[in-house]
Amino acid sequence: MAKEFRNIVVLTGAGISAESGIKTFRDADGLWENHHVEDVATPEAFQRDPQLVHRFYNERRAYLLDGIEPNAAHRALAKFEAGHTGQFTLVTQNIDDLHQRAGSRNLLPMHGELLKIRCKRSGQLFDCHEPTSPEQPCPCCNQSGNLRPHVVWFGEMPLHMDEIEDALSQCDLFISIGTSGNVYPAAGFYQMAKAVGAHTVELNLEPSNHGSRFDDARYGPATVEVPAFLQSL
Ligand code: BJW
Repeated sequence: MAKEFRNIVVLTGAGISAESGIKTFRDADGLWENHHVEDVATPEAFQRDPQLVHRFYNERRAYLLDGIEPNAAHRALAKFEAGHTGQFTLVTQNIDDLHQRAGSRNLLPMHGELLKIRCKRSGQLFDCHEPTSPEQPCPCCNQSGNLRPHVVWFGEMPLHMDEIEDALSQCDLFISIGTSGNVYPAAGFYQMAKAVGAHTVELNLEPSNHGSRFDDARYGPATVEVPAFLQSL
């Protein structure tokens, strides 16, 4: 690619972790780890059945910690960032820690982190590698029922939005990787990048909801397309 890009924003979704063995959200059967998304990923679901929601995240946390590793796409992004002299912002919708483990530094996990829990009252965060339950007393207020997964559910405000909007407002290259473009506000980031004149690229297994609106698109597995695209820059 002839032009040199200075300020790069990358958005990743579940597809980048698929080849590490983590299931994406919108598989053909419409179920997500055997649950309807609204039964486990809304504040109302947590209020209605906290046991179910804790169990759902406990299973995913245990699975993540049982030998799941970053793949060539996570590693290529970290390596590219380390060698890039301009700004590089990696925004991920994923709650796994595979970008962190691959060595990405300027990372904004906008939908939260599976390996953290939070006190509903104080907002204090705690590292979490063990199963949680509604009965567990919170380390900061010592009350049961106050701990919740540190994830962003439907209807909640995603994290780091000011930093993300700031990075998008200055970017000259926006790359969307492994996301179906179903969930907002992330699904609208490419438009914000376009509005400031950035070159927009989609790297995905198949065209996303907005695939035809990107300036450039490469379709195939992330472990192939991401290293190849970054190499071409
Ligand atoms: C591969 C691959 C391989 C496979 N290689 N690719 C109507 C219009 C607009 C908005 C709304 C609306 N009604 C309601 C809303 C708002 C709502 C929303 O977007 N709803 C939609 C369903 C319509 N959004 C919200 O509520 C958000 N908050 C919000 O909007 O606050 C107000 C606000 C206003 C203004 C500014 C800012 C804020 C919060 C959304 C929270 C989403 N939470 C979840 C769960 C997180 C915790 C957890 O993991 O348990 O986040 S839902 C789930 O979807 C998860 C994901 O991060 C997110 C996105 O999914 P993703 O990553 O795209 O995965 P998939 O499975 O959909 O796609 C995978 C892709 O990979 C596919 O394309 C495959 O082809 C590809 N792939 N293998 C490369 N090997």
